[in-house]
Parts: sequence; C-alpha cells; structure tokens
Amino acid sequence: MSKDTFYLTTPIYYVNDVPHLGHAYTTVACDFIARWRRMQGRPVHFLTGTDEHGEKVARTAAAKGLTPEEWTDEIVPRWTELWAALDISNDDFIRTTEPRHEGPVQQFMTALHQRDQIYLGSYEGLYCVGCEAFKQPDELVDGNCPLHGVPPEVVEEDNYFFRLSDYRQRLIDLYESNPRFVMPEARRREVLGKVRTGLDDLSISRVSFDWGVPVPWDSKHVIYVWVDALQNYITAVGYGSDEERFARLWPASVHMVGKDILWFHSVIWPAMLMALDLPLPETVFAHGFLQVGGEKMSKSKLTGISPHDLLPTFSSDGYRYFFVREVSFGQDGSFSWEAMAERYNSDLANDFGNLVSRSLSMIARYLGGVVPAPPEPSELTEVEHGLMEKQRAALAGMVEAIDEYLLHEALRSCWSFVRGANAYVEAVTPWGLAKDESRRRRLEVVLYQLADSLRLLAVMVAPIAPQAAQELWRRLGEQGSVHDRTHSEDARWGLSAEGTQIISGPPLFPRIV
Ligand code: ME8
Repeated sequence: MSKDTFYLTTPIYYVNDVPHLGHAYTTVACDFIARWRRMQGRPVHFLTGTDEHGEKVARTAAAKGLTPEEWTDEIVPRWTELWAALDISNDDFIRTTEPRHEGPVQQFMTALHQRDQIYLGSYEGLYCVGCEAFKQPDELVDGNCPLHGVPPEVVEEDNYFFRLSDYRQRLIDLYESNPRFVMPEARRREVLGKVRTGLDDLSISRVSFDWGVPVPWDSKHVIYVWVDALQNYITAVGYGSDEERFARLWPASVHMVGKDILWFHSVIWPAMLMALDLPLPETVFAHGFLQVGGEKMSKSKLTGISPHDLLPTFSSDGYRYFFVREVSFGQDGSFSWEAMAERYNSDLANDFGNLVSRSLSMIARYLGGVVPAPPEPSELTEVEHGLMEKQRAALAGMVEAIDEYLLHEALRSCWSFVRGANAYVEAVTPWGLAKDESRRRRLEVVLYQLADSLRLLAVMVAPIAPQAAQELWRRLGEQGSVHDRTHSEDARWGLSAEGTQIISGPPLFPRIV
C-alpha cells in the first residue's frame, strides 16, 4: 500500500553560484506537481534545498576570499528569494550544513560501516570538480568532461569505499520488476543497460580538503559530497532524529532530477538505502536539459540568462506556464525570448485572458455583474453539453498526464477547455441574445455557464498560474483561497452561487508587444 503523503523532492542545488533557468525549471515543475496533488486532496511534502559541501563550493569561497560558511550564508538567500519570486510552495528547505543533516549523515555512515559495507582502499582516478564526480576515460570528449568542457584532475589518495558492486543484481531486479522506479522508460532502459555491464565500488571519502561532513570513525576524511547530499532526502524528514516522522513521510513518491544526475539517484542512492534495509523511493524521474538559443547556457555568453531577467516581463505565472508547457517533460528543450513571448501572448493573453475579460465584462454589462440562477437540466442544449464534456475530458486528461509526469500534456489538455470555452462564446453569441428581451433566460443560462467555466478554470490552472487563479477566484466573488480547494469538492459544474457579485478588472495577462 502506498503511503498517504505525497513526498516530492528537487535536487539540492550547489551553491557555487546563483540559480539559473535550469534550476528554476526543475523547481517550477515540482511546484506544479505539488500544488496539483494538494488540490487532489492528498497531503504533500515538498522539499528543496542546497548542497553546500564539496570542492566546488570550497574553491568558489576561496576565490572570493571567504570561508565556505561565509560564502554559503551569503548566497543561499539568492536561492530562497528566487523561489519566493516564482511562488514555489515548498514545505521545507534543507541546507546540508545544518546540524539536522550532518548528525544523521554521520549516523548513516556509521551504520554502513558497522554492516561492513565500507572498507579502506586507495584510489587513482580522474575527478571533475564541476560534476563532483570521478570520470572514466571513455566518458571524456577530447580529454575533457563533456558537461564542463575542462579536463578532470588526477586524484590519488586513500579513500573509503562503499561496496556498490555487491548491489548489481538487486538493482537490475529493481529496474526490471518496477517499471516506475526510473522514468521515463527510455531512461530506465539506459540505466539498466549500464548497470548490466557492471558496477565498481564507490569512493565515498576524500582527504585532500576538509569542507564536508567528517567520517565519524576517521576524522582525516570528509564524506564524499554526493553521499552526503543524497541523504538530504531522508535527514530532512526525520531520519536519525525523528523516527515517527520518518516512518510517516519516507519513502519519497518522486525524486525529480535532471538527466545529468540520474546515475546518482537511480544507482548509488537505492544501493545505499538497500545497504541499510531502508525503503526505496517510488520513482526517480529524469527530465531533459534546457538550452538557450540552441546552445548550452553559459554565464560568459548571452545564453547566461537569469530567471530574474524574465520575471518583470512575463510575471511568475507566465514564467511557470511557459517552461512547463513549452518543453516536452523528459525531453531536452530550449528557451528563446521569441518563443516565450509568442506562447505567452497566444495562450495566456489571448486564449485565457480574453476568455476571462469577455466573460466577466458580459456578465457585468448584461446582468449587472450578478451570477444568475443555475440552469435546470432542461435548459441545457447540445452546446452546453459539449462544453461540459470538454471540461470533464480536459480534467481527466490532466489527471492522467500528471500521473505519468507528462506535465506539458497536462497543460495542453487544460487549454483544450480554455479554447472550448472561447468556441462556446462564439457559438452562442451572448451579444446577440442580449438584443432580444424574449431570450433573457437563454442569455442567463449562457452567462452562468461562462461564470462556472471560469470558476472551474481557476481551480484547474491554480497549480501552474497561482496568482492569476487567485485573482480570478476573487473576481468571481468566491471566498478564501483557491489553493485551499480540492478537485473532488470544487471541480464540478453548477457550483457558482446565484446572486454572487463578480468584478471585472484589467487583463490578467497584459499582451507583450
Ligand atoms: O547536481 N536544464 O546540483 P546542481 C534543465 N548538488 N535543468 C537543469 C539544467 C539545464 N540546463 N542545469 C541544471 C547538483 N539543471 C547536486 C545535486 S541532489 C542530492 C544533489 C537542474 O546545482 C537539473 O535538475 O548542479 C539538474 O539535475 C540540477 O539542476 C543540477 O543542479
């Protein structure tokens, strides 16, 4: 039986720099899912945070003339501020430098050591500080790390090792018996194929620098940053500090990650958990990589765009909508100003914004802004049935798509109802009905259906456009927060209350020229 709480996580991001579009992409996608699940009535625990140890962060701090502690304390607010600006609704934010993380990490390592899962060996290998990972020679392109474009450094030291190779068959069985453990399917096959070719033991400590969690039984060593970082998913929910809470929240329903770090999450992390007989996450989902103008993002080029550059023009809602709608979730995708402006104007300013403006202003003009009596079943014609069916199909499509993490499909499905509602307006021409006093009741029926469509849409778009949804909710005269509503209670027709005063207002999504 799966547990009650839907627990989802973003990667914890390195704080060697400020967040960029890629980090925001994962976090926004997770926020969409978290808000959606809450409205499905499920308790949600949504975790994000920062990965603060390791050579990469230590070197950044040194280059700035700061201690790692000073540097991380200075930069972490840049991350939390961006999440606030993007309306991210995380329930917790973990920093790996917090005592609630470091203490339990040491407990975890001690437990592994006691179970003879760790031994001392010596290692000579190629280390990419950008990836914080050892590289095999066949992974390099012209001697360089393919992700960071620089040659890895030769590292030769005594390290502790985790017996990762012992877990090869159990991992293979896991991928084979549980098709949802790694998603999308192509990624599962990729991981399975790679694990089948064999696994080496994993170096899990370093001695050449000290910015990390000390190995509890040998303080010359610090724990390898990835081994420390992965454990954030359990330390944040009470592992080693609050067993009742841990039992309630763990395992995670989904670890959302980019494809660059799938190996750590789908191979190393489950093996570490298996080694201590801890439950495994339900799903590790790897999404694709974003490019800018067809190129890898780079700070030194025009492709180094900050999310803050886009927010004033597109708003948080527009930002969130664009990235989730534009990129097929799981595939690589790209950002360009042109594509963003075009999608914003067509989907948000035109389709959604116009539907809202014209519906509210017709209710204001023809009915004094008051929601009329809901239609009797006998008053509904074929066009109304078509509209209602469109909404039901759109919502069902969203449910199905989000269960499969096809987030872009969910929005496509939602917008099929937005377009359906606009088509309804064109078909029933309320402005024509308004000219004929004998058709007054028909006009009321039509405008009731539109008010009710907007109420349903506020509920349906709330997870992706939280501000616009709330503003629409308010204009419809609905009480409280749309974000506290649920699909089972509110995503049904006929719940707009007769006599409610609606308010029109400026466009929810002003056009970008
Ligand atoms: O890897 N497109 O942190 P990180 C899409 N600290 N997503 C992108 C992206 C891009 N171009 N660039 C980055 C780490 N991301 C570790 C994680 S977890 C226990 C430790 C996103 O700061 C994507 O989610 O390098 C990717 O996996 C993550 O940022 C890497 O963030």
